[in-house]
Amino acid sequence: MIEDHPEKLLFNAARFALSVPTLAGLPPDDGLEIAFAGRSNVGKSSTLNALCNHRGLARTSATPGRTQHFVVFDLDAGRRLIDLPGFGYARVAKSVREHWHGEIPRYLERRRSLVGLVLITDCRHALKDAEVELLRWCRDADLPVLLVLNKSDKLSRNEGANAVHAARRVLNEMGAAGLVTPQLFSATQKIGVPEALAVLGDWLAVEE
Ligand SMILES: Nc1nc2c(ncn2[C@@H]2O[C@H](COP(=O)(O)OP(=O)(O)O)[C@@H](O)[C@H]2O)c(=O)[nH]1
Ligand SMILES: [Mg+2]
Repeated sequence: MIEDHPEKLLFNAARFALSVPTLAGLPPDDGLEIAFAGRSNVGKSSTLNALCNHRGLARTSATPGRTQHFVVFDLDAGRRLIDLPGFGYARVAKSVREHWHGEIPRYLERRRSLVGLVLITDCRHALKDAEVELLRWCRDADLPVLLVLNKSDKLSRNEGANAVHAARRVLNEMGAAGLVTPQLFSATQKIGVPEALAVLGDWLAVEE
């Protein structure tokens, strides 16, 4: 019998815990947590749902810029996922942009329970300035990143390989190659799920 990987079982157990407008409302800073970030519409909610094997976990929506809260999903008593507010969308409220320039860099730098960040991007586009800026904050905070190049179902195999190369080139140039793992992914086609879960399971100290 083929048994499920323990990290898959852990993510399958994800449950909505709370949604708060500011970092001050997050759970106490102990245990282990992973943050999820992405520009509106890259498929952040879909990626969370695919990793947790739970269609309705994070709300997917076609309306960009709507998720302005920090949403906490518990995996077990000591481990959780934090869905950060969407960013890089010009029309979001000023208060949300301020999150990104005040609270978020501080959170990445100071949150002791934070073991890594998942940055979801659309693999059809080169990394945007706001994404590179976030990667720079993670580099400065010495925080590991899983760079999820989502929507790879829209690319040919060759185009996908080129997207990974292009991301690697940017990471090398910014001196973040050692800290950031880029990978192709498709939330809708469930491409790259086991590979992503293996990285996240390591961060969360899941034992094989
Ligand atoms: N083709 C394709 N579409 C996707 C993928 N992931 C998400 N989408 C679509 O992109 C849109 C935005 O998805 P959503 O998860 O709400 O994005 P979010 O705003 O980043 O949370 C929806 O129409 C999804 O169905 C993917 O891997 N492939
Ligand atoms: Mg969303």
